[in-house]
Amino acid sequence: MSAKELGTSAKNTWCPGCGNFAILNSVKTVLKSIQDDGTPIENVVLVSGIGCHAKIVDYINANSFYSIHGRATPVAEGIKLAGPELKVIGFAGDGDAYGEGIEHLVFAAKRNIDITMIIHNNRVYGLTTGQYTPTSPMGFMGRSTPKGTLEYPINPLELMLASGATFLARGFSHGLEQLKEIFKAAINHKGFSLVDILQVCVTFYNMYEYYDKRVYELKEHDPSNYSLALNKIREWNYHDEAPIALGVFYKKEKETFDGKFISAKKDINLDINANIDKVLADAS
Ligand SMILES: Cc1ncc(C[n+]2csc(CCOP(=O)(O)OP(=O)(O)O)c2C)c(N)n1
Ligand code: SF4
Ligand SMILES: [Mg+2]
Repeated sequence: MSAKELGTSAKNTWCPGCGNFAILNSVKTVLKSIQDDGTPIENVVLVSGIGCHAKIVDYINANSFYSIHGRATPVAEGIKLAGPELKVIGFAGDGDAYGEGIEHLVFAAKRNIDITMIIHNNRVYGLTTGQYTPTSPMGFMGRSTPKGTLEYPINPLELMLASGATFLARGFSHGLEQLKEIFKAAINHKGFSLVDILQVCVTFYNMYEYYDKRVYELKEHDPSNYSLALNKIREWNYHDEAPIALGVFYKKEKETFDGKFISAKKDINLDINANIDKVLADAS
C-alpha cells in the first residue's frame, strides 16, 4: 500500500498548522517503508487514546483501535500479547499518557513489552480547549489555571528511563525527516519504545518560535550509555531556557515481556496437557 493509499476518506478536523499533520505524514511514510521491508500492513495495529492526537487513527488506512483517555498503553499491550507477531503502535497525548495514563506507561516500560508509544506532547489539553498538563511549564495560563499553574512540569523521558524503557527519543513537529527516522527506529526496536514529540498546538499553545530557537540534533551521542542518556535527558527540564536535544537518547537490547510470556504460556499449556493425560489415565 502506497503512502497515498494509507490515507482515508475521513474529514481531517485538525486546525490548520497543527503539529499533528507532521506526525501523520511521517507515520504514513514509515508504514510504507515497513511494508517494503516485509511487514504486511495487516500485521500493524494502531491504538489511540482520546484527544486531538487520537484522530490520527481515523486518517490512516490500517487496523486500529480507538481506546479511551489514558488507556492507549494497556490496550496496545493486550493486543501485543494476543498477537505477538503484530507491530503495535500507540498514539497518546501528553494529558492522556503523562496524566491519567502515567501508571500504564511506567509498567509497560518496566516489563519492556515490545510496543511503540508515540506521544503528541503539545503540553496542553488540546481537545478540551486549553487546560494544563503534566508537561506544561510552571506559570502556564490555561482555561483551568487563568492565573498560571503553581507546579513544575515532569520530565517524561527521565521517568521512562528510570522505569526501564529500552528506547527513548524526542522529535519535533517542525522536523519531518528526523521524525521519520526516529519513528522507524522506534517501531523496529524490540522492546518498549517511546517517542516524545514536541507537537505544537497552534491554537492553545503555539511554541514554534520558542522551540525553533532552542532545538538541536543529537550527534556523537552514545545511546547505549545509560548515564550519558540520563544527562542528555536532564539537559532540558521542559521548563527552563536550556537547549533542547532531538534524537535517540537511549537504546538497549533486553529480553521482552511478550517473549517471556509466550514461553511461559507454552510451559503452562504443556503442564495442563500432562495433567489431562494423567487424569484420563487414572480414570481408565
Ligand atoms: C476517562 C476520561 N477522562 C477525561 C476525559 C476528557 N478529555 C478528553 S480529551 C482530554 C484531554 C486531551 O489532552 P491530551 O491528551 O493532551 O490530547 P490533545 O487533545 O492535546 O491531543 C480530556 C481531559 C475523557 N474523555 N475521558
Ligand atoms: S486544538 Fe491544537 S492540538 Fe488540537 S487540532 Fe487544533 S492545533 Fe492541533
Ligand atoms: Mg495535549
